[in-house]
Amino acid sequence: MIDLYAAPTSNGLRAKIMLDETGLDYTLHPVNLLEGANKSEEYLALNPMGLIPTIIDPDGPDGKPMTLTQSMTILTYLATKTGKFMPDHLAMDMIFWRNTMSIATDMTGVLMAILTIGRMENPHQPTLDDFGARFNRYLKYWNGLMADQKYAGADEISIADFAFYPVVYRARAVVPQFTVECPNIDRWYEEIGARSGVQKGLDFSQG
Ligand SMILES: N[C@@H](CCC(=O)N[C@@H](CS)C(=O)NCC(=O)O)C(=O)O
Repeated sequence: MIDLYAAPTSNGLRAKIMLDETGLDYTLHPVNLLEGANKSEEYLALNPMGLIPTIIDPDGPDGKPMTLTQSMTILTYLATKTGKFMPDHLAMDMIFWRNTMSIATDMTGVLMAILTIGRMENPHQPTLDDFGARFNRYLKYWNGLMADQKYAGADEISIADFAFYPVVYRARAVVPQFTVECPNIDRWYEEIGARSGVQKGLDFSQG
């Protein structure tokens, strides 16, 4: 049974959605970021950066236990472990990786900056606007991409969809003012959001 340590942020939701979509057995350990649970000695022993998510797989490579951090590494690991959501032809497709890593680095990073600055007592508006404009630029890129392909990574469902969905979900829920109209993303968002694994993944009362 895998242990997942996470909070319902874009990085945490990504890992939980992947576990629910692959159907692996796991136990969810919610980490309360507001209370600083990610800085406890016990948690830092698992993830010295004090960030979520973290998984512990007692049945890791060579049957040995493995503790793994970094949401995209966790998605890639679970896809490899189960043979789901990353077929061989995508695993070797650099365009797929370019776009998938851009979700994890550019989009998630910029969304985190917007949320962090927005929570400050006196947010610096020009900085917020700059990050907001960047986020919109990225959304437009993805909207264009999904005019030509059905899903985020390719014409088939993959880890890219489970990486991207929580970013759009959190942006629309928390900072809708920074989300431009994107009809191709809307079409994709509705389909991915209707999947039972994704719905369970978003629900932190289950897991
Ligand atoms: N690159 C890391 C980023 C992880 C990350 O920044 N997690 C945030 C939540 S989305 C966190 O734990 N923040 C707590 C903090 O910064 O104290 C990943 O993809 O897992």
